[in-house]
Amino acid sequence: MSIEKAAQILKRARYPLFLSGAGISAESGIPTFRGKEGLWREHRAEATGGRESRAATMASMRAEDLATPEAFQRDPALVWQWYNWRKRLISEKKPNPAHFAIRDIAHKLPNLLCATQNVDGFHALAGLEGVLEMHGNIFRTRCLGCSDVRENRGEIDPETLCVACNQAALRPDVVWFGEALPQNILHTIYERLHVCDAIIVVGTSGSVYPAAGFAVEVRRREGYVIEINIDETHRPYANDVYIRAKAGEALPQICALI
Ligand code: BJW
Repeated sequence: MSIEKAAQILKRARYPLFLSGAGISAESGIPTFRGKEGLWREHRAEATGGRESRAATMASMRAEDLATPEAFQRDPALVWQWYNWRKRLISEKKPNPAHFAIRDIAHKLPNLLCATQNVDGFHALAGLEGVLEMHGNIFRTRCLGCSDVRENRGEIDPETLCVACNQAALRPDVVWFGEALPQNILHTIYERLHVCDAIIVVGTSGSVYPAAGFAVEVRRREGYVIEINIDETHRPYANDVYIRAKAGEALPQICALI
């Protein structure tokens, strides 16, 4: 029933917006940051069979502790260790049916604007074009001196100097707490939010801003909010469609009905 309603809303929407979070990649085997399933902590037990190891230490790290400019300033080697570990993990996995379904939905709804908080690049890998990566991409580096940004899929030694200026060290090209999101991306999203009549929010706990405010803004304008999450995240609103299911199960069903 809610799957059908979601498909109907999306088909009728003039200015739809799609927002994904870590939960959409959970079925690919990438642990989420928060939520009842797939915590880094749970991944730790799986990865190590209970034995303590470097992987265990990495898996128990929290975004709130490491995804900050202060953490990087304090201990760049530790932060790079965490990112190198995650880059390896993501490289071994691939997009899942949820990523392919949203690519197909975007083909059917050419006016769908797609944004993600994820840094894994899986939407693009699944063939979704023009996706706005709000929090950057884990497979890019940025020079701390000249700001040169480039793709780098390998492990980064914290001592490595930028190849462009050969003077400064590198950081992951992602957005940490307290940092501004890319201006052009935010601008495009807010332009859409001003007219958005339906937002579909998939696999995010809604605890990190500004993304957490998008559904609030659409509700304020009396647009529809469709949420796909295995967990309860908000209190019910009249215009909302809640789909308590795995993204990889719900999105292909919605796609088939559009
Ligand atoms: C499934 C599933 C399945 C599982 N199917 N579902 C207003 C109020 C209060 C605070 C703030 C505010 N505005 C800004 C702030 C501060 C801060 C913030 O939000 N703090 C909060 C903790 C309150 N925000 C910022 O600092 C942001 N910057 C900013 O606003 O700048 C302003 C500024 C302007 C001008 C100058 C300077 C500054 C930046 C936020 C950056 C967040 N970065 C991270 C790390 C990125 C790099 C990396 O990956 O390492 O982004 S933190 C981390 O959280 C990551 C994620 O993108 C983000 C959100 O997590 P997400 O995607 O929601 O994942 P989870 O794990 O939380 O949820 C997964 C969900 O999936 C769960 O609900 C599961 O149930 C579900 N699920 N399996 C469907 N199969």
